[in-house]
Amino acid sequence: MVPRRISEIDWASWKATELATLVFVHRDERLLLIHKKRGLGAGKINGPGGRLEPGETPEACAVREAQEELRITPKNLERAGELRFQFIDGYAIHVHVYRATDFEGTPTETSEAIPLWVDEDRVPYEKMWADDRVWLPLLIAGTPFAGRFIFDDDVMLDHALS
Ligand code: 6OG
Repeated sequence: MVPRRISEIDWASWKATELATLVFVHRDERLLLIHKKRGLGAGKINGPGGRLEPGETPEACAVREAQEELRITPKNLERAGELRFQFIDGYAIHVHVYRATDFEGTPTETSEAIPLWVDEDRVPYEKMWADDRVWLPLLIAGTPFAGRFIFDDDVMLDHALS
């Protein structure tokens, strides 16, 4: 059976196809986002991030991805929350989300991303994944979160947040 509701999945035995990260630099009431040029979610606005390489910790992955996508090194990483995404085609991704209050370097366009600073009260949710409206306000407020989501392509079918 293809699950379309959160309650139809046994989350205790749920396994992700892939592990990934997101990292949001949050400084002076602004967030550093990216316009993503390629990969999953190309064309959308998101935080920098990507999939873990073999043997890599989530925190190391978050730093590496920010370096690769924006040429910055985020500092003082804090765990902000975690997100479990089940797509109805069977793909599943578990994302560890970090917040950083500082960084080194200058955000620079690369082949993967264009940097974009936004005011924390003007986040362009209409250009982001649908789940971001659910949890990004919590990251901005400094409240830990754990979310579970079911997607059909880029349509969010159901979600639960704790
Ligand atoms: P690469 O293709 O860049 O890794 N990601 C999502 N981010 C949000 N906000 N919502 C989703 O809803 C997402 N699904 C995946 C995690 C994929 C990157 O995209 C993020 C990774 O940073 C479904 O290697």
